[in-house]
Amino acid sequence: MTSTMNTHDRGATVEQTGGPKGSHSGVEGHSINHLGNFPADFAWGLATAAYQIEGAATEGGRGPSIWDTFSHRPGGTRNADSGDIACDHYYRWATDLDLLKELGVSSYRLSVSWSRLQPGGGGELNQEGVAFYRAVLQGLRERGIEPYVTLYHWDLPQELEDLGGWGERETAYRFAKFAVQTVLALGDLASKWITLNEPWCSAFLGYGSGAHAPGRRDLNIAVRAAHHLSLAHGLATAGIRGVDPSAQIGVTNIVTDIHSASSSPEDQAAAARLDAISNRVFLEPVFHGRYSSSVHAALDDYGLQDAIEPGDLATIHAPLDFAGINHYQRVIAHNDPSAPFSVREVPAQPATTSFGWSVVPESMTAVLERVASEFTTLPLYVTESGASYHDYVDPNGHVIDTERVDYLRRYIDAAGEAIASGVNLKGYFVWSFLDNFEWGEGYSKRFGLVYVDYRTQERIPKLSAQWYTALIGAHHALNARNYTSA
Ligand code: IFM
Repeated sequence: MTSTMNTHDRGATVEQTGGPKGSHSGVEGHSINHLGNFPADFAWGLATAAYQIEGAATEGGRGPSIWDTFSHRPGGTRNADSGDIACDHYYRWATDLDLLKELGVSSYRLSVSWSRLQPGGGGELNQEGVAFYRAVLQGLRERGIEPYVTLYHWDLPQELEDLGGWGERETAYRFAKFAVQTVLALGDLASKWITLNEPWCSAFLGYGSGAHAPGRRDLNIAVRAAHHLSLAHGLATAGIRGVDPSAQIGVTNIVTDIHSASSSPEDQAAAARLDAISNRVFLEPVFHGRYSSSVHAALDDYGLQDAIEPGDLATIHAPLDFAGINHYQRVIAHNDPSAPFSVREVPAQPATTSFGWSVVPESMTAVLERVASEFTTLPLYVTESGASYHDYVDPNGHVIDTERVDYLRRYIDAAGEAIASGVNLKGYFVWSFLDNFEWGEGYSKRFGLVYVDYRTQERIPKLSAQWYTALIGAHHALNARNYTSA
């Protein structure tokens, strides 16, 4: 396995990131203008999720999740790819953690697989699953890397889906119990807990468009699922506090920067509607303890009000310690009566990733400033930010992903601008550590800073990994200089 990254060989500095000796045109001088804005204790991290990297889908007592079922269903994922083996991280975790350490990150965001820890979604935890995550968390501790553990990153135990999944309120109660059991089992090795990752995707892609597991297409169920996911977050937060008062708890939402296609009242209303059903529907109950009239206007016809029971909003509004933001896109909203919720969204120009997502770094600044001013004064973390490109291993065995270097430089700089304007940003987790199973797109999209050859499981740090390491090093050096001159 290639897991060694000799930054001296490659001569990377933050100013000189164009590959070996800055030789790749178009990427020279990629310095971070706002590096000095990042606080000294800033959490520079990388992120993954269990189903996307672990593999060992039927081993260690793991039960099936909705993603096992969905990816084995004809037409479920591109090329019928599944997470059966993925990055084989279940067996390679120790060398993967060595590689994380080599990359110089202080922090690592991972998720636990519910169906590995609790195969049927209820009852006692599976001790083999507990042992696996304890080993990983202990391994991180030994390498001086702080874990940020996501409790739910989309892999619902299939047995719970068979009972109605997130469309049922009961799933929220089951999740809260699972969260408490997990914190009791692992809480001595981790203090940062993220209840849910991007509940919007779980609800609207899983139950609305059907693009994600469990692949159902019913907007009424999607809307109920959205409320039940928020409820699950609130119940879990209270439950965790009950057993571990020192736990620091947050939730991660995807926050999209939405612009209207034109100044017409119809397009502007479409943009507001899209904001309501993608951003506000999750941010408002968590941070304001209510759904605004725009959310009700968009979703009550699909059963939102009917799903809310007395006390739910107070439960969801549980006090938190931080907020996680995943940001990927600026989108343009058009009014289109033939589209769901009468909104058609198209990526903003000018540039796109291999996913066709837009590259607009100012959107990173905008969403951070917006969350800080409109939703919460809690510390914020960018819990995911990254891009997929058509990476390949060149004849020298290198992966020179200059586009990703450029993307990261601009997005991280944009986060630094938000800090300059007063946003309390405490960390930045690049998605992703490794290339991995990209859900409905299978292995066709590569987001990693480390290239994975899925035939051999070889890991090859890309140029972007080298760049990120150099960035972190430059930030440490800057702090050391400031400390010495203070
Ligand atoms: O791979 C996903 C991740 O699991 C959740 N956030 C978006 C990433 C890229 O699509």
